[in-house]
Amino acid sequence: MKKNRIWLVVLGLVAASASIPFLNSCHKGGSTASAVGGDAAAKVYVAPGKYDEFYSFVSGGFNGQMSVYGLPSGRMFRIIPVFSVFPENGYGYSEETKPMLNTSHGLVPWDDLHHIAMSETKGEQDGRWAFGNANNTPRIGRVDLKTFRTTEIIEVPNSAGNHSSPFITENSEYVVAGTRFSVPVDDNADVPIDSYKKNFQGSISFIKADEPGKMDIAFQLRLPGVNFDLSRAGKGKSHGWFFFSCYNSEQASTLLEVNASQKDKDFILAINWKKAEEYTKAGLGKKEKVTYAHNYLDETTHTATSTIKNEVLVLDYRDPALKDLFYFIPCPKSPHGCDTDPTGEYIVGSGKLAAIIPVFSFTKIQKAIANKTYDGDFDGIPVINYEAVLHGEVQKPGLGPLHTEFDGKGFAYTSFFVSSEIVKWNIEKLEVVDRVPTYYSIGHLSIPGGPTAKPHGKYVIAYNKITKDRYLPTGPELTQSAQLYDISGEKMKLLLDFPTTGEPHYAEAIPAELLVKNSVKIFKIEDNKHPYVAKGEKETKVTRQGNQVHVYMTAIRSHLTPDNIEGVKLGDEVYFHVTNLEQDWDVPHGFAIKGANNAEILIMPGETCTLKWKPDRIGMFPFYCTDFCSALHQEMQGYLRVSPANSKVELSFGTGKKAAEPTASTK
Ligand code: RUQ
Ligand code: CUA
Repeated sequence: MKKNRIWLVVLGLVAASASIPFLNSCHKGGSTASAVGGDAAAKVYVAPGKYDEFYSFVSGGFNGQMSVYGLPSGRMFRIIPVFSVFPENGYGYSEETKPMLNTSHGLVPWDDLHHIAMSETKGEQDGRWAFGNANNTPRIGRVDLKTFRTTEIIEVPNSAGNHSSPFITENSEYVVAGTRFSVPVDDNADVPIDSYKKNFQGSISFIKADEPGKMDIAFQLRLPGVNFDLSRAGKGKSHGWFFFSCYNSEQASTLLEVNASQKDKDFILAINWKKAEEYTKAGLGKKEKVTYAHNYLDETTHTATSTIKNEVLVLDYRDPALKDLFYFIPCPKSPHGCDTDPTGEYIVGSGKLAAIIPVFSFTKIQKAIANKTYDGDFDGIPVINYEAVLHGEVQKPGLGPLHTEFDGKGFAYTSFFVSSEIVKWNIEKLEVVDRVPTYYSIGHLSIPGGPTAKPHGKYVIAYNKITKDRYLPTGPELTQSAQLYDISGEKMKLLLDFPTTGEPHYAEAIPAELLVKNSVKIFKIEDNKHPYVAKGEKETKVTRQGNQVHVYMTAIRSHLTPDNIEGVKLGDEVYFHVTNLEQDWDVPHGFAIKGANNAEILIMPGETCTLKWKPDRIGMFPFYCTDFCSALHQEMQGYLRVSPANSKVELSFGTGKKAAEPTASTK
């Protein structure tokens, strides 16, 4: 107990002293300016009209989105909503995309996205998809890198705080999702919280993700109740294995700050997933009743559907037939990051409260398992002897190690939250070779291709949690920041810092050439299979089914068809199905109508999007295009007349009728 208190005090002191320079105005900017070399500006300069070398997909943390930056310029190109509604493009507001945010709890409009995993083939980035995790209501989402859109989301049952997620195998066979909060597996289990040890269980899900539209939980591993934190798949020689850091092996359920920092070592859990896969094929495991949603956006109908699924296959660690799937490796002090090097031989554990970085050897792990070099067990799972599997420890690396990335040249780069730095070290020799300060309190770091078998190297980007004095103040809330360092030489060099959106956790960067060639420019109107499409102005119409009014509308520079609609009555529900007839890159149209308390929509060329609107009063309702699409964008507008519920006004619509004659009153 005492020891832990001391640790916490030490960490507090370091944090406090680290904050002194940036509260002292004399220092403001001083250390920064000297940290940047004279040629830094030229190295990040991307001339107007030129492309960046890398795309970086950065998690938005509490905003539930991903954002896409160019490297080395640090320019942001796009925000991709994944788990949160997004006013910029109507995601989660249009009728087509609402099902994407459906869960077994109903619509969840805002979540927390921490980690990105890019699809891989043979251990290398292949540029097909980026996956992200919803941390709060456990889900994994797929972003299609041809369209930069979220096209699929799967919910993860029996999980809570989906943090060690998503991590991917070297041929994208699976993305995994590990639970941070262990919970009683039946989500509604009504048991005392202090029965954690008895009733709470961990789970790790293996999700098939290599076929769009068919994401599903292949199997779920039931595990002892601890907190699973981060993970990486094995690669190369360790392909077929997965490694998960876990903390709270104390199994505390209150005041974890102290109670989960008792033991000297927690664990990395090594899982033989190839074998687990074989066991499921051999019919082992039990099917359990659960409820989870699978949502898929079909790019031909431009419409998402949400399906509720009811079953999951569970492999339980207590099943004697499954004994050889799981092994615990002791890892010092509340490990966070758990990273495998490009060869797959080394596994780096980063204990948040540890003063060293342990590096484990996959070869030694195999040997220890073969020889049963165990130090007892934890809840029936063998605990491998620490020394037997240790490649070695990096001594005095820094304070508060979190995450490690690799450059493919034999070096590892570890982020240190407490001492605010990136430390470069040699994987074989375990020697620190360089360190640079970050501003301030770095969390994740990212090297393009850093988690793969073939890193692209060149840069490391620090994703910092605290910004303080780095930018112009913006009230109590400051943007988080990213910092770009050149790692092409022996010494790391700070080149640039740029603000991020939301709170960046992990980010993964990929060479632009892998994506640029595949980027979709338009949706072909002839391929549009939306049930309410109008493929030309002749197909536009307004129909009524009871109190539902469907407007088949088209948008093309610079008019909406129809642009005059009458015969809508109070009590009606109006669905505007707007098809953008353009077949030209970069010509979206928007649609908004006065009083809509849902939102607006933004429609890409060749796409159909639906806004549902329920008029709340009698009167005249203008609608218009919200995207400045042409010289006559301001003319792109129309009127919809709403009459009383019992009105006799016939449903009528049109565009381009001659200026109206004086009309008789229709009342
Ligand atoms: S975490 S700062 Cu949510 Cu990936 Cu380590
Ligand atoms: Cu279409 Cu403005």
